[in-house]
Amino acid sequence: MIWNEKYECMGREELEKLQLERLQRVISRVYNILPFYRERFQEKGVSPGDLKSLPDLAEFPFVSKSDLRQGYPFGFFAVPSREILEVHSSSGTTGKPVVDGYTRGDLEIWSEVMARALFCAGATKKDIIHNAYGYGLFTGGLGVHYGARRIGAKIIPVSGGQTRRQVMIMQDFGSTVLTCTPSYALHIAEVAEEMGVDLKSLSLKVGIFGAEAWSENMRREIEPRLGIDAVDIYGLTEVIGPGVAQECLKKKGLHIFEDHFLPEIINPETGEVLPPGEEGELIITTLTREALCLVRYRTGDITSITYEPCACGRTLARISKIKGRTDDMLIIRGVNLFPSQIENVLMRIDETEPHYQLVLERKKGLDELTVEVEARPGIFFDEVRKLEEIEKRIAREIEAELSLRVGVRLVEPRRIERSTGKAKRVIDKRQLK
Ligand code: DLL
Repeated sequence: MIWNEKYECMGREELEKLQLERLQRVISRVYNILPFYRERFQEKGVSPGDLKSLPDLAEFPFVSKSDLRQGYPFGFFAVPSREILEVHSSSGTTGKPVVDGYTRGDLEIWSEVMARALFCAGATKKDIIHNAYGYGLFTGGLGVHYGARRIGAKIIPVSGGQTRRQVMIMQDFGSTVLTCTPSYALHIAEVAEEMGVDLKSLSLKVGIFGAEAWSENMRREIEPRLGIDAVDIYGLTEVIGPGVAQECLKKKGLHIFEDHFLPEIINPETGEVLPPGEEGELIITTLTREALCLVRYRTGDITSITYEPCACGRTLARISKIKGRTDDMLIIRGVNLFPSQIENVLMRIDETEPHYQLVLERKKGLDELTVEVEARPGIFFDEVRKLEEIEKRIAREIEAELSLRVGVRLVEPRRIERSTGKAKRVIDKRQLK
């Protein structure tokens, strides 16, 4: 099911021609309207006339989240305030949030890319979309809402929370598509089990999960438990919200809607553009946005890109599942790793539940990581020796895969806090002096 064949299945040459035209327009626009970009371009000795081909973009400067914060809240908008019809912002756990503003045209683009995303995941107008992403300043709720409206599906704007009620609604309203974070999907599943409701016997067929990193083995955990196909959706507030990239049912990476969002992958340390297949930081340039125009925005997200055609028929490039954010990367005794890599190992262990957190502490000047993971009910009350054996085995598996020695603590079921949105995976107790 392809929502917009013209753009999603375009030949590479034709697509690149379109991207270049749009890119030249964006570069001139930001240069003429926003002093920030003009100054940055001048510092780097480039001007709009230098952009003659797509690879020329590599000469242009990057924009970062902290740059955007300096313009907080509306300083980066390239249109007069009266043209902004809606604003959203990120949760902003550290410092000021970043704010996105949407013109009528931007809302049109958002509906379009979200319609594509839903179709890409197999949802159609026949579906009943149970939207448990939070409604509000967070883009998840309204993003899915606009896409559902565009494809003509029935939308249940349930938002996050009140999990028992979510299960009841799924049962009574016959939800066929579930949209929420992957961690919340698991929590819904566990509450359903407690209520004696078998989600597998309901009408659910697909889950569209994103807004946080989740591993391939997490998918293997979720799918049989809910009796669905679980696919990944990616996006970020600054760029538009959800709907930047979406996995199809082939589950071989996320199609990036390249006619609107131009991707590059760079080495986060040197800024050099990397070839397809190599892992690095995703950079996005918005090609059609009106209010917030980003040129070479550093998403901080680690992935790789492929231009190989997909069996689904789309010619759009695909990014691999996001491994994590550069800011969430842990550096422990010289080893770099992302929480999702530990998750991938944990999900293979039969005796544990898929709920975990990583506790970072500093002991005698050295950083130590303890993985706290819930034991399956029943196991936790086994003899201590047996629990210790399981802990040791998990530590060995993590060391074999990630070359890092960690502590492992099995905790009782339900000990780790559940989230209705993005899960908190890392508890940093280091007192940095
Ligand atoms: O999380 C938008 C969104 C809503 C995406 C609903 C998907 C579904 P922010 O709150 O601004 O926006 O957070 C953006 O979340 O830079 C990534 O680090 C992370 N993220 C988003 N989607 C994924 C994903 C929304 N599928 C930040 N996998 C991004 C991994 C993701 N990380």
